[in-house]
Amino acid sequence: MTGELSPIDKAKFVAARRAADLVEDGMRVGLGTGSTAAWLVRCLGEMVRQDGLKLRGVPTSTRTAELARSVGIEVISLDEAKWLDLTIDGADEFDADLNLIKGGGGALLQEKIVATASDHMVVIADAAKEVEALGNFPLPVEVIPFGWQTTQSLVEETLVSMDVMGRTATLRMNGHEPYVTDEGNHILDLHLGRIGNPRQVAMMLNQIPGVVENGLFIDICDTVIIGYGDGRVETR
Ligand code: ABF
Repeated sequence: MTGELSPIDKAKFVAARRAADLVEDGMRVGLGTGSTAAWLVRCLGEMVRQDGLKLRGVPTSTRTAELARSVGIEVISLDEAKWLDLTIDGADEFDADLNLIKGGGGALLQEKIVATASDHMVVIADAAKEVEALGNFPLPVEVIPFGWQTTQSLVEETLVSMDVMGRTATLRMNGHEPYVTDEGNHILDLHLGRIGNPRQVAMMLNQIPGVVENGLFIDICDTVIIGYGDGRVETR
């Protein structure tokens, strides 16, 4: 499954491989999105096919759903699962409090809904995702298409009173068209540089009517499994 991997892919793979061992027979598991989560889905598929592991997966995107089905994982909806034993997902940044920025892959809304409906949320990440303060990675904010420019202005105005370095919100594009999420929304990427108070920023953003959800995951993640390019794995 792995062949010869680059150090970054090896780091992602070893983190995913370690996380896969947390999955026990009969579990309902939230399946994240992104290249690290894709390794997890492949590992779990192998365990299903070779070891007869029984699990039901709730994917966080159409991409992950397709991959999960293709490797033999039974896919169910969150409403069928009702509640999840465990969600395993990637992240764009994590800090010492295990707060996260997610959504670089565009799936933050389903990712947050699924993670919040889980007994445990485990993040798998390569070591480069660890930061002293969140915010260097642009913070994704999912907004409804109606009046998105007004929402963009309100977001930028709201940031003025926040403990952040930058305040620019740019519309994510897919070629010449606005990026469209699985839920039919757009994404504003907020270039903040450093977020002094992520809890407050998350709360304020979600009070703006056109904002559906933001990519700050506060007090949601229980564990981060960090992979290194030399194959070491560390758990926080
Ligand atoms: C998802 O995929 C996201 O929330 C995050 O944006 C991204 C991480 O991608 P990768 O694992 O490819 O770095 O988990």
